Amino acid sequence: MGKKILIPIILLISLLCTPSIICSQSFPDNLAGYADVTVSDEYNYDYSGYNAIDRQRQSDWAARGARNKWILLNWPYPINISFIKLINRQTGVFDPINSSELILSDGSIFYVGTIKTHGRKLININREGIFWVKYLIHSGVNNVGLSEILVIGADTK
Ligand SMILES: [Ca+2]
Repeated sequence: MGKKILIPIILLISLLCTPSIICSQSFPDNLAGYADVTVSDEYNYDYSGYNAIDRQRQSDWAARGARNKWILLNWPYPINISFIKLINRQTGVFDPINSSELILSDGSIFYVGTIKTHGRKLININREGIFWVKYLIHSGVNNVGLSEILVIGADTK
């Protein structure tokens, strides 16, 4: 599709972008949806890695087990990240995360620690030029995973 066609379409989408029409306003500036997702494993087809970026709270990525499980988001271009919000599984009964961290492509590591069942955690990142983010769950209970990982962008300075 040429630029001449694409730009009017983008403008049209912007004009239509109200909460009642086509855009989800609950996840502003969430860049997770533009990433390729890979995971350590999936409990089964109903708990795919994609469920962690589909903007639906009631769909979970779940692994089979609770040790050394991970989700990796890859972008085809560098992004600037303000913060990352991790929402633990919503469909499970008891799947707390006991020990976890975020690893970024620039080598930085952010301690996340525990996220209780149905809980969430906000991690300040403030990093630029990031190509990938890996959330590594060292240990937890039952079948760990996430309902959503939100990667909130930052404006370029
Ligand atoms: Ca989801």
